[in-house]
Amino acid sequence: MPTNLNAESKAKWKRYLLEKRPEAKIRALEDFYSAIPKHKGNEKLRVNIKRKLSNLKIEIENKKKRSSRSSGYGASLKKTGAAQIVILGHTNVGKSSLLATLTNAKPQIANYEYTTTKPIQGMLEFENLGFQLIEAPALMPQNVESKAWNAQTLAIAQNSDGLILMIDISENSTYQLKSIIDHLEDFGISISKPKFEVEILRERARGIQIMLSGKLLDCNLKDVEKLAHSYGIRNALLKIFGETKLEDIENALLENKRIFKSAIILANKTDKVKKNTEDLKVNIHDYIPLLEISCEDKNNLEEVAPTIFKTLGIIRIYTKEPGTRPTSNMPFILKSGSSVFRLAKEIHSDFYRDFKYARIWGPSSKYPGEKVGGTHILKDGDTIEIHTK
Ligand SMILES: Nc1nc2c(ncn2[C@@H]2O[C@H](COP(=O)(O)OP(=O)(O)OP(=O)(O)O)[C@@H](O)[C@H]2O)c(=O)[nH]1
Ligand SMILES: [Mg+2]
Repeated sequence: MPTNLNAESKAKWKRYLLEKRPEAKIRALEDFYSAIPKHKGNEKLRVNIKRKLSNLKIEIENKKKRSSRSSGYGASLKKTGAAQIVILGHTNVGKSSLLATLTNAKPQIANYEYTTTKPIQGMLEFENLGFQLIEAPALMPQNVESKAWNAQTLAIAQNSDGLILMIDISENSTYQLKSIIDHLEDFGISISKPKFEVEILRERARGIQIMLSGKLLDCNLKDVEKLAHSYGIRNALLKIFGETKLEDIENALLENKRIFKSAIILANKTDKVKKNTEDLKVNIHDYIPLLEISCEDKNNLEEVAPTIFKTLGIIRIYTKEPGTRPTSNMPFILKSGSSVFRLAKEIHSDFYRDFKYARIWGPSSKYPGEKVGGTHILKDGDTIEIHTK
C-alpha cells in the first residue's frame, strides 16, 4: 500500500533531512511522526520512524558516555581483513568456543549465562584471505532491561559485512533462530536478499537523474521524478536495480528500508543430539546456508570459512604492471559482479579517469591476456593489467 503522505508531512520530512544534530533531528522526526496519517499502509513507516528515534536517542546516550569515560565499541572494532563477520546468538550456544577454535582469540568459555560481555575478535584464515570474526555479547530475550544491551550487540551486527547466526541444536533451535531473525528485523536488518535496490545520491547531480537497471512495475520515469520533487529533492541521482514499484522508491526516499546482511547459520553441538535440521530450513524463506557443526568434536568446522566466502559474494582480483608476471599477493576485494571500472576506481581515481583498456588473465578471460573494456565483468581469481592514456 502506498504511504499517501500529504504535503504537510512531506514538508516535515524535508525539515528532518536538513537537520544535522541528533537532538534537532529527534525534534523534527517527532514532528513528522505525528503528521503521518494513521492508516494501515503507514504502519511500517511508523515502526521505522520509532526505530530511527530510538537509534538517535542511543546515539546521544553513547556520545555522553564517551565524553565522560571512554566506552562504546566503535574504535576497538576497526575493520581489518577481507570482511568483518559477527557471530550472533543466544547465550551458551558456543560462540566463544567457535571463536577459540577457528581463530587465535582466547575468549572465556563457560557454561554459565552471558560469559561474554564485550565483543571479542579473532582472525579466521581462508586461503590468502582473513575474515575478522567478532563474537558479539549474546542476544537476550526482549524486555525493558535488555533493550540497551541488545541494541549494542545489534549495532555491531549492523556495522559488519556478514553474520553468523549460531544456535544450539540440542535446545529449542527453531525458537532460537526465529528469535535472532526477529531481533534483527526489529533493528532494521534483513538477512533475505532484497529483490530490488534503490540508491539515492544527492551529491553532484543536476536535476533528477535516473539510472534504471531493471524495471519499474507501476510507474514511469516521469512519476519517479515527480515523486522526488514532491519531497523537495531537485538534484539527485537515483540508481534503481531490480523490479521496483513507486512505493519502493518512496520508501527509499523516506529512508524506510532494511539493510541487508548476508548470513550463514551454524547449528552447534551436534555431538549432543542426532537431530535433523530440515525443519529449521523450512523456516528460512530464502536459501541461507546452514551447517551442522560441533565445536566439541571439531565436526564440520573446516566448512565454515569457505561457506562464509561463498555467501559474502566477494571476488579477489590481482593486479599487475604491464610487462611483469602475474602475482598472487594481496588481492583487491570486490563485490561479485564488479566491472573493470569498479576496480580502476578502487585502485585510484586516476586509473578510472585515464582508463584506456585492460588485459585479463584468469577465469573471466577468453584467453590469457584478453583485451577488455571498462564494463567487462570480473571473476574471482582474475589478474588484471590496466592501461591508461
Ligand atoms: N557438547 C558441546 N558443548 C559445547 C559445544 N560448544 C560449546 N559447548 C559448551 O557450551 C558452553 C557455552 O560455551 P561458550 O562458547 O562459552 O558459549 P557462548 O555462546 O560464548 O556463551 P556466552 O558468552 O555466555 O553468550 C560451554 O560449557 C562449552 O564448553 C559443542 O559443540 N558441544
Ligand atoms: Mg561467549
